[in-house]
Amino acid sequence: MALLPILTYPDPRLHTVAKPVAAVDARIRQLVADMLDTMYDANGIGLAATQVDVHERVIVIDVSEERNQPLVVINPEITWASEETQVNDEGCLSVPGIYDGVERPSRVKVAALDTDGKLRTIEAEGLLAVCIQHEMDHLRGKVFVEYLSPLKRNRIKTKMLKAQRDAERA
Ligand code: K1U
Ligand code: ZN
Repeated sequence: MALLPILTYPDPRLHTVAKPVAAVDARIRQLVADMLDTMYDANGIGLAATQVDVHERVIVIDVSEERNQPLVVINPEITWASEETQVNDEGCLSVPGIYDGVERPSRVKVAALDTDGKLRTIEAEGLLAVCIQHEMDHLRGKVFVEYLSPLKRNRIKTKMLKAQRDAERA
């Protein structure tokens, strides 16, 4: 089991745009295994490679209550999004302790490769739809706080920087 360090907002590396995975090979499968270990250890429901400072289009998700249904999403593309939208509270392992409402399409269809390099279509609604869109934002260098007002975002940035300074001093 390998745990990867998770970048914390406002680390500028979180704004890096990820490149497509060229081949789903042993290196990518090891990255996926380490990302799953890291996500489960942090009690997250998703993790994007960007958050562990790897800038390739890889996501892991598990929204099951039993935490035993990992979903691996490589080179994802949204092929359809509902006109209907919903506001849901979101959190982020890169912005610990902050939760706020974000409006997104209620349902999406996503084309992506799995760990065998096979093309799959994921039809997502509910928490899975929220999570997959949140993680795909990470791959294009966007953190959910960027949907919030500048006032809220600046308060969050100040709070995160203070927490990081305090942790360094302790
Ligand atoms: O950092 C991440 O991208 C993971 C993030 C995924 C996410 C959670 C909630 C809404 C959208 C995306 C988390 O796992 S945050 C921690 C968490 O487990 C959680 C927070 C709120 C609701 C459900 C779970
Ligand atoms: Zn996140």
